Amino acid sequence: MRKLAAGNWKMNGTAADLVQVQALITAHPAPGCDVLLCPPVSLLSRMADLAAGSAVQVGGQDCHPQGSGAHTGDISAQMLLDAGAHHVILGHSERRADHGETDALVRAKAQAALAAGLCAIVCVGELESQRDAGQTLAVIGAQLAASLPDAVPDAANLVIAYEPVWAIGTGRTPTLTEVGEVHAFIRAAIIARYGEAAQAMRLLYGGSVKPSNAAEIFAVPHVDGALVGGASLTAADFGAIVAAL
Ligand code: G2H
Repeated sequence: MRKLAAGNWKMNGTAADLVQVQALITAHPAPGCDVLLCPPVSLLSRMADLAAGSAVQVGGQDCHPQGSGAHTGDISAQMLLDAGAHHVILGHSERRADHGETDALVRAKAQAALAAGLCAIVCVGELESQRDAGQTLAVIGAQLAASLPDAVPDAANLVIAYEPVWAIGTGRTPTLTEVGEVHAFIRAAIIARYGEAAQAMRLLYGGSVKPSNAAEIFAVPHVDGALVGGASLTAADFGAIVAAL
């Protein structure tokens, strides 16, 4: 399957930073993988216009489960699509922690995203205390069971990102063996849930991916790409990760 390099700009970036997108497009006009950038919503439309006709797609970082209504500050999946998005990140641990997002809410958002025609990137991951207690697979299994949509008509439209919370923005990463163990577990869980079609669902690793560790992480079985935070903010670093896929 074609791998995916997804950049999550989080709450970073203004119009001046769009030069990084142009530089990425110029340096990698025909990347050997799919390339996605998820900027803050303030930049989404402009980034989509800039990337039109290139290999770079754009996505949102969250959406509301409803299509419209009295929800101040929120944005719907249809609105993201209208702004040029192809994807949306859902259930990132920062949203789970900052906004109290539950697995049930993440599932509702994922179902709304799929219904709108977006590709949903659903994030799961354990806390350090849970890993230390030997609970990693149980935690991931429970998150998958409760966060994933009931039905996925097109396997290409569901992506799962494994992001150990303790590895996010810390420079620390699990061992390659640990990454492989969790990704194999996720693959088995989604096959059990959705059938053999789940072989085509892409599984991303996220958490302190950078140019120096990207290639070895991408070589782990069932790692079909990466969700990259800090290193997606510059064309030099993200381009190196794209090149490693
Ligand atoms: C994990 C990741 C992007 P970073 O949140 O989703 O961030 O690469 O900065 O650890």
